[in-house]
Amino acid sequence: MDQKTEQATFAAGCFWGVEAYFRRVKGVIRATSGYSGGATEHPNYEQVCAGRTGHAESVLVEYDPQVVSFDRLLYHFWKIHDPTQVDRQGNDVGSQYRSAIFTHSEEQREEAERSKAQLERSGRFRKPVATAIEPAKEFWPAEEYHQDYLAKNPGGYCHVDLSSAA
Ligand code: MHO
Repeated sequence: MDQKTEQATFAAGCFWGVEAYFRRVKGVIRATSGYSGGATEHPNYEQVCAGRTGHAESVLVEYDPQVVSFDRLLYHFWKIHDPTQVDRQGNDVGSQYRSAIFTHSEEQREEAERSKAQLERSGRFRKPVATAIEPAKEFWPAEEYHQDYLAKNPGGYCHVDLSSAA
């Protein structure tokens, strides 16, 4: 494949919905559910759920930058969750559900910081935006049954409004 793709990694609560959403975004080639941002090697779902690995449920997005920009992905990221919630997303509570952008380059870091500052200035949220912006570390893909979970389990738990992906 000589198509140039880029990667972005987002944590925005339970990865089932986040992954399903990004799969629907035009220009996204692949979205993988996994664990990132922590230190434990080869983490499994039970360990991450117990909340002591430091990992967040994350989605690795591979995209075609000719079709969708990182800034556009950020727009979706802010839209699909409440970034003012600290270590939780809706009913899911724990540091594994924190809001984070794991950046893959200096350009991504700058864009993410700029986008976050812009969101705070916009007044869309009354509370401060809690999203962490950190350099991407190792991404550990989640177990196969978590991949494309909502297609495999229609009606499964989903905190994201999937109808607005485009
Ligand atoms: N509320 C859901 C979260 C699943 S998500 C993959 C559950 O407890 O099953 O963390």
